[in-house]
Amino acid sequence: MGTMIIDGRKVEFDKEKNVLEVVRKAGIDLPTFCYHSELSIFGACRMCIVEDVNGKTFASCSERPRDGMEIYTNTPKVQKYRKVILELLLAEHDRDCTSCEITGQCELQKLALRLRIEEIRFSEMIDKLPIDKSSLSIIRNPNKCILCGDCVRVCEEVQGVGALSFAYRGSKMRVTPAFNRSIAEVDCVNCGQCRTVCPTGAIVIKNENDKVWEVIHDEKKRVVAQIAPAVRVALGEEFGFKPGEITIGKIVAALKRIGFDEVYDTSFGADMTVIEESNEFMEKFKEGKGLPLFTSCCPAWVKFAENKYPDMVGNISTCKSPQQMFGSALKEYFKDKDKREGKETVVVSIMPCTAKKAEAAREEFEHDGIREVDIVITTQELAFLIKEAGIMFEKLEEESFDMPFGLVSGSGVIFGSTGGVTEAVITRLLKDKPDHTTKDIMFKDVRGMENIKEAIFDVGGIEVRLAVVHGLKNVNELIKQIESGERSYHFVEVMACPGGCISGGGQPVVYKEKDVRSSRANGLYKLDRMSQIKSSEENPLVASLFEGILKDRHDLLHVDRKS
Ligand code: HC1
Ligand code: SF4
Repeated sequence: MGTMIIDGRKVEFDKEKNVLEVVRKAGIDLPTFCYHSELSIFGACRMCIVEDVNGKTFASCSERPRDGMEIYTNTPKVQKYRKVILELLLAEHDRDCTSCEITGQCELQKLALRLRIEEIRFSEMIDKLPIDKSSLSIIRNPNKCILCGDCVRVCEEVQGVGALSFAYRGSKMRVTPAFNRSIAEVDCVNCGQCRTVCPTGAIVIKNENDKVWEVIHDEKKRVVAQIAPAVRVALGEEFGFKPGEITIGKIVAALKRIGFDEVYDTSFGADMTVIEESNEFMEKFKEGKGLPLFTSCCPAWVKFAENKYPDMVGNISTCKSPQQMFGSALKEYFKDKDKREGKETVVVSIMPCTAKKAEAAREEFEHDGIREVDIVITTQELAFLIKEAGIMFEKLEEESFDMPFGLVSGSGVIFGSTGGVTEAVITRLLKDKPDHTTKDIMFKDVRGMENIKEAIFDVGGIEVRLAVVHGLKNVNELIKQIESGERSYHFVEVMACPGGCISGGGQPVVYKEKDVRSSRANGLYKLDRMSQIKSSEENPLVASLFEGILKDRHDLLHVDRKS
């Protein structure tokens, strides 16, 4: 606790870690590229420079606040330094802004406008480096990298993967996967978190909208969309809605206008998964084998386990993820109709997640040349698609999902937030279903943004110990403790991205704002409260599907995970 003087005004500080946070508390938006409150302090970009009362300049992110400290944020000296630093960055930056995927959202571009950089006094200093398109999820363009190191740190410090690092020195310095390999050749799990922190277009989502238009324009194709839970509480941000605002009716309407033939909800697939996964769990529990059972819906986690913990892969649920389960059910459902009508069904998923692109492309999800899911676009790509089509999203009249897969339970919707899968599975296993108020109390330990959450539930006299973890770095920690015997569980829910799918690598980027996660999660819990069907097995359409075309079709719902 103390008081600083910032631009002549007194500002109290308490828990702020550095001067930059106190300056922001005072209502001054100091620019920075490399400071993220959730990452270690790098202090490399120097944009947050301030001047103290003695004329000394320093990066405010790297200095602790001290009682009586007096600083200025806009002196001629700091203004000049900031402009020079920015000009140097721009001189080294590929400035094809008009065709850049993130034009208008680029932090470098925004700052150049804000600081009125009208000309760059340094000549172009770009060594044209090859663009890495090897990943199924992201594209890396080193020519747009400003060496802030945000991607390196998020990959190491949040995801515990370490797929990216700095190489070379001085003017040759660059960010690259280990040994200068392509990103597809290293242990990258496709989570896209690096893309969410990249301030420029150096890491972007691999955009597959052209493929979508191609099938939409093909009359021989039946184009079927499935929309993931987390998309409905985030897409609106691209059109002026607040994080967490539910825009699912408008999303369905937009997809219909674009030309999709059928629009369904991946939460239906989540309902299917809950039933299969809870059955699998109870079987394993009774046998006392294969525990803890790890969830399988997050493809970045599955890949992480395959890379790092091959011995644990056998403990991951054999259930396909909702995306894939629903994809295979849709293909089965339309099989005969397609034959009769001379059509081909194409399943397009709209996901908050970049890793879902890689999941859909896995070889086990193709049968006789037919993919369960053909194209995956992210929330961000859908926003581009809507804008490209000229649809005024804000003005759209809301529409509902198509039948017979348009009816979902609240359990299937909350999958998109950390703790949601666990809550859905336990709700399914409980005989006496909780109502909303008891649910809020009963599941409070598995909700929220704590890194590792634990809970014990009594399920028909059986004590189920479970853990919920999100952010792969935290998974490393949890697995270490499980392996050492320090912790023991029956069921573990893993989501790679912090907060779960709501902050997946394909969601709109709300640059450096943390509260967005809780707002989006609250949107999903609100939908659960509003849902007439609480528990997945109470979804009558899922039940009839299981009694109909999916009866005894284990192959459509499960994969063999033995490594
Ligand atoms: Fe997810 Fe899932 S919840 S993985 O986070 O299990 O992407 O939203 O679609 O498959 O349902 C993502 C979200 C999503 C699957 C479901
Ligand atoms: Fe690391 Fe994820 Fe980016 Fe891959 S996609 S480099 S794992 S942060």
